[in-house]
Amino acid sequence: MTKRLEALSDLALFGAPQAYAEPLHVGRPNIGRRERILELIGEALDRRWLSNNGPLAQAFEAELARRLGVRHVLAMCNATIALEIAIRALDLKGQVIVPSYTFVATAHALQWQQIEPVFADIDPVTHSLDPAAVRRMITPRTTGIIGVHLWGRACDVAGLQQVADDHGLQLMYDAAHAFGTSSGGAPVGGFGRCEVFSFHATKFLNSFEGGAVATNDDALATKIALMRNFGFAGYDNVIYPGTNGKITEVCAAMGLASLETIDEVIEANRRNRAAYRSGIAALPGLSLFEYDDGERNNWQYVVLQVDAGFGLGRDELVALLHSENVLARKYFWPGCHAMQPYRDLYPDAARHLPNTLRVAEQVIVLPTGTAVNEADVATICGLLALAARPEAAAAIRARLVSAAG
Ligand code: T4K
Repeated sequence: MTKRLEALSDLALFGAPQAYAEPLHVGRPNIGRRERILELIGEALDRRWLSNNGPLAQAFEAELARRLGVRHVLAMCNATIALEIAIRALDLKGQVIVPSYTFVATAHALQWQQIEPVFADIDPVTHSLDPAAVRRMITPRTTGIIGVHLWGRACDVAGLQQVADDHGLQLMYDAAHAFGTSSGGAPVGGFGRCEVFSFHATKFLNSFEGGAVATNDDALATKIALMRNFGFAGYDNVIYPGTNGKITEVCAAMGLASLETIDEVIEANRRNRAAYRSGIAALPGLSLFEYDDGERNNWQYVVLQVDAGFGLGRDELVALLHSENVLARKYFWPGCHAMQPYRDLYPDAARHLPNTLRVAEQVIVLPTGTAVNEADVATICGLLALAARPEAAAAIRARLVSAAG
């Protein structure tokens, strides 16, 4: 039953029952058709072929390549390892320019290989790298740029390519959020030297854990395939220093089955987004991160932005939602530059990141996906509407302070 939200006394902070007895998470996996997943896993068990480029991994790669319109897809155990391998295959060294406003894996994939991530600022509207800011951060030690298609909205791919071409830099993308999206009508997956997807459980396309590198470069694909499998070019024949980035057959089974139901996920995401949009339309100080309606979008993230026009601050609003067991997230606060080891290594980084700092203080990611229905969205919007009442902010703030002890 939907919670009554008419007065402050209906809030858990004021003694009412929580809106949810069990946490309502951001990133609840989309499960798809259980029988199909189990059928594919059963086939793998019958074959006794569980990993090492098995038939399900190959089928998953072929289907991904077809949908992305690229020559090669190399499936991996997760996107972090895929990023590391792609970075190494491109021979990036010295310094590589990345956004600070991203999941920390983007920066760690460089740092893990003794490459310095240099943080450039984002465009405040698209939340992805601003090409002009990237240009300002280039030094003689810069070898590449990694753009991140944050929230699934494509970067300014033409602008970044221009910067890369002007300075002889490699350009690749962290497309962890962007499976099924497009830029200029072309699928994300074919931009830069290569693009890296995540199929983590929380992602639009889910293979439990998983990732992939997509590229149109034959030589690069060959190198990445070797690196992913210890450098083996055949039995007993190692021709390259490699690691273990292989995807298992169980993960490929989940990925293949998930591909069959992604239209249903898009539909649920679209429905939830529309409900959130109308639910907050009349609330001052709240807006949704915008997508380009002319492109293909997966709508996987509902990104609420809270500005000074709202009575409560972003953190107070998150605390209010958490008190109702709605576990909204502050992704990607506080920005990689403020996390370790970057905070100690680059104490002045924030100087170049005014938009990053502002956006990171405003964002709340709300639950969506097939595990969330319109009644859930109505409850969350009801909480936001109650908090937006002129008399509410001071009372909620006081309760939050006393609850914090
Ligand atoms: N680049 C970017 C831009 C990324 O966003 C990511 C990952 C990567 C690279 C690296 O990709 P992978 O190496 O992971 O393939 C989560 C995910 O673990 C991470 O994959 C994702 N980005 C990031 C945005 O979100 P956390 O630290 O927030 O995870 P956690 O444990 O708090 O879970 C997230 C939410 O999902 C929680 O509310 C619980 C819920 N959840 C999670 C799992 C695993 C479930 O309901 N069921 C589940 O099975 O990082």
